Amino acid sequence: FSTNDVTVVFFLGGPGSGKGTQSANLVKDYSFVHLSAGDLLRAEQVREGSSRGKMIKEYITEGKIVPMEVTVNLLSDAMAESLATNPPPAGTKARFLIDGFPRKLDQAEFFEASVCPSELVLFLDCPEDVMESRLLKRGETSGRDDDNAASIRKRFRTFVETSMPVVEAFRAQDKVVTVTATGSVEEVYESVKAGIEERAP
Ligand code: UP5
Ligand code: MG
Repeated sequence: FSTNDVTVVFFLGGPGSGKGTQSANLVKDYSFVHLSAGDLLRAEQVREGSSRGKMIKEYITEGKIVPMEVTVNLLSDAMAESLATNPPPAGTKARFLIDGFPRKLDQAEFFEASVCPSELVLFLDCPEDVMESRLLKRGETSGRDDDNAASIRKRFRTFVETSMPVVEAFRAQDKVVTVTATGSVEEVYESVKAGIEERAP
């Protein structure tokens, strides 16, 4: 597909900040196609089973970032598939909400150069103690390999050391809308909507 056919909004924020939850809200009210990099990786892990699946599982459990070729391929394949099965009305662009990606500077540069530049970055700002209690609660039932205290600590460290610099780089380009993510789901969504309306209606 061509860059002219699509627009991309990146949805970033720490582990448990509410990206998935708020993406579901946005999809209901706006014409976004939601793609979660983490969900695509977990699906790939199951599908692949073998050594590649095991590799992905290890990265996720350790809170490390999977080599970007894997993730960028999954994302661009998902975008192409969405455009083929659900093309946007003539004269309009498909709008992708990409959740949990890019989490490392080289991924951001590679994706924007090889797939599509982003229009806007939504950033959910949430303190670690709030994110931790959400994730531990979800871990009681989620079955996710990384919803345990040890993995959560590692995910937080990766986020601070590796992923926040991506947010800062986009901030320097004046692309970031920051939303405080500590309120209720409804309160956070009001702020998310306000950010979208202001910058990418
Ligand atoms: N919840 C949400 N909002 C709430 C609110 N306002 N008040 C109270 N509770 C709230 O929410 C988490 C939990 O909190 C849920 O139970 C929810 O009900 C509740 P969710 O919406 O799921 O938050 P989200 O930010 O999506 O959290 P998630 O755990 O998915 O974030 P991560 O960024 O850690 O996970 P992701 O799936 O994106 O990535 C997982 C791993 O995949 C990474 O650690 C990494 O190893 C790998 N990965 C890559 O290698 N490369 C990539 O590009 C992407 C991922
Ligand atoms: Mg998520």
